[in-house]
Amino acid sequence: RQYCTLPAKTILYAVNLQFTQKHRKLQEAVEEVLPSLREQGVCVYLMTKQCDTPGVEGFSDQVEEASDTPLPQALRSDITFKSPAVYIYTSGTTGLPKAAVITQNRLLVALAVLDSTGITPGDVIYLNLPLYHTAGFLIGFIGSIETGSTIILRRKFSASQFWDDCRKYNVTVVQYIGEVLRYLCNTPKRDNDREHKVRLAIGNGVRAEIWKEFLNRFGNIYVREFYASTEGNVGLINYTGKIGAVGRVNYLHRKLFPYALIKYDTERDEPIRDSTGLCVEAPKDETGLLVCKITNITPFVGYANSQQTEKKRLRDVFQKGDLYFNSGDLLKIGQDNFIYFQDRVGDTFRWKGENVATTEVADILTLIDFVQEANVYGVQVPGNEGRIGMAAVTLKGGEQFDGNKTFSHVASYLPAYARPRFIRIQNAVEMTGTFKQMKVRLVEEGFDPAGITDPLYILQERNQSYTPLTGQIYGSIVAGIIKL
Ligand SMILES: *[C@@H]1O[C@H](CO)[C@@H](O)[C@H](O)[C@H]1NC(C)=O
Ligand SMILES: *[C@@H]1O[C@H](CO)[C@@H](O)[C@H](O)[C@H]1NC(C)=O
Ligand SMILES: *[C@@H]1O[C@H](CO)[C@@H](O)[C@H](O)[C@H]1NC(C)=O
Ligand SMILES: CC(=O)N[C@H]1CO[C@H](CO)[C@@H](O)[C@@H]1O
Repeated sequence: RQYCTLPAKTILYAVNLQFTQKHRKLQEAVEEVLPSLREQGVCVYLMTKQCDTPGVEGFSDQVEEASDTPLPQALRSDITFKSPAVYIYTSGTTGLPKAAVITQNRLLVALAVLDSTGITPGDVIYLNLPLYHTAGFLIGFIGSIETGSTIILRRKFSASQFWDDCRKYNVTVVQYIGEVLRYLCNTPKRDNDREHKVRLAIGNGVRAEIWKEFLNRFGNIYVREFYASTEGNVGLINYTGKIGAVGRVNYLHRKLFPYALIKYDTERDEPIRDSTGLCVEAPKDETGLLVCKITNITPFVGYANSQQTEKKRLRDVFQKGDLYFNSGDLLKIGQDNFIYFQDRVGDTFRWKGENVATTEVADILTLIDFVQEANVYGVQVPGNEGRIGMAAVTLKGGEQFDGNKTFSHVASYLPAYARPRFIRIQNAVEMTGTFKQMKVRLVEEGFDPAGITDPLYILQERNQSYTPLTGQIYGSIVAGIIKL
C-alpha cells in the first residue's frame, strides 16, 4: 500500500490508547446509528488497532502501513478553489451552530493571516483553542503547517497554566480569542510575569483597556488583532498595532473587498433604509453594520443549509439588485480611518430609545471586586418597547453578592438606561467552545423567579440597592403596577 484512500463517505473517529469515558460515549453514539450509516454506504473507522464492533474498522494499522511520500496529484486533480475543504460549525452565540462551508480558496485566505504576520519556521505557536472552529483550526493549526512553525497544542485553555506552558516550551506566538486576554489579566500577579519569549499575540475580540493592561503586565508583546468570521467574505487585520483597532481603511484592500458600514436599527434588528429602499452608509465615528459585496473575489459560500445562507444575504444595499454579505457585526471607522469592532448585532439591545452595548455593561460589572464574570442581555417586559437590561453574573470564590455596592458602582459608571435592572447569580457562565457567552437561553428564561432557581435581584432606585426579586414584585411588574 502506498497511501490510504478512504471511501467518499467516511466517518473517522479518533480514540486514544485507553478508552476514556468520553470516547466510549462517542463510540456508543456512532453504534446507535450504525445500521442507517451502513444503509447510506458510510464507512466507519476507529482510530485504534483493532475494533470488535461489526461494521467499524480499525484505522491505526492502515496509517502505520501508509507511506509518507507525497500524495499522487491525480488524487486531487478534480479539486478547485471552489471545492469544499472543510465544514466548520459557527459558534452559535445567537442561535444554534450552523455548518459553514469552507472552500479551498477560503482556506488559502485564512492561511495568509499567520503568513502575513512574519511567522517563521523557528516560531513556536501556543494553541489552546478548539480545533473545530476557524481560529484554532484554520488560522492556528493549518496556518502553522503553512509557515512551518511548531505547535504546542493544549487540550483546553487554562489561565493559570498559560505562562508556565509558554516558558516550558519556549513559545514565541500565542493565539487568543474573545476574552482570553482578560482571563490572563485576571490571574494573580506573579514576579515572573514578564519572563517568557512570547513576542506576538494574534487573535480577535480584545477590548482596548484589556489590551493596554496586557501589555503593561506581560511586557512588550506585539498584539495583532484581526477581524474575520468563519463564513464571512471580508477580513481585516490590524497591521499597525494601534490599540483597540482591528484594522485601518486601506484603499487597495477596499477595492478588493468592497465592504461598507451601513446604518443599523438595533430595535427592529434590520438595516435602516432610505425612502428609495436602499441602505445608508454610516458616517465616520458612527457605528454601522459591516457588509461586504458578494463578488467572484469575495464569494459567500454560505452554510450547508441554504435557508440559513439566505438569511446572511442582504439585497438592494446601494443599488437595486446588488447582493451583500451581512456580517452581523457592528464596527466603527474613526476620523483617523482606524476601524474598531463594536459589537455583534445580537449583543446590542434598545431600551428607552437608547442603544445598550452588552459588552460595555459587562466590562463595567466585572470591575466590581466580587464579580467574576458578567453576561449581559436584554429581556422583554410586557407592555414595554425594547428590552430591559439583565445581567447573569458569577461571583469570585467565597464572595457574597452585595446589592448596595453593585448599585453604587453601576450608578456611577452607567447611564440609567444602561444599568441592568435585573441581576441573576449563576454558578458558571455558559460559554461556547470559543469563549463567547451564550445568551439565547438566558433571554428566553427572562426574570420570572418562578421559573429560575438562581438568586435574582432587582435594581431598586428608592433603596439605592439591588434587592431580592420576589414573585410578588414580578407579578406587579407584569401587571404594570411597578413601572420600569
Ligand atoms: C528552550 O530554550 C532553552 C534555551 O534556549 C533550551 O535550553 C531549552 O531546551 C528549550 N526548551 C524546549 C522545550 O525546546
Ligand atoms: C445596604 O444599605 C441599606 C440602607 O442604606 C442598609 O440598611 C443595609 O444594611 C445595607 N446592606 C448591606 C448588605 O450592607
Ligand atoms: C426598600 O425601601 C422601602 C422604602 O424605603 C422599604 O420599605 C423596603 O423595606 C426596602 N427594601 C429592602 C429590601 O431593603
Ligand atoms: C501586514 C502589515 O501591514 N503589517 C504591518 C503591521 O504593522 C507593523 C508595524 O506598524 C508594520 O511593520 C507591518 O508592515
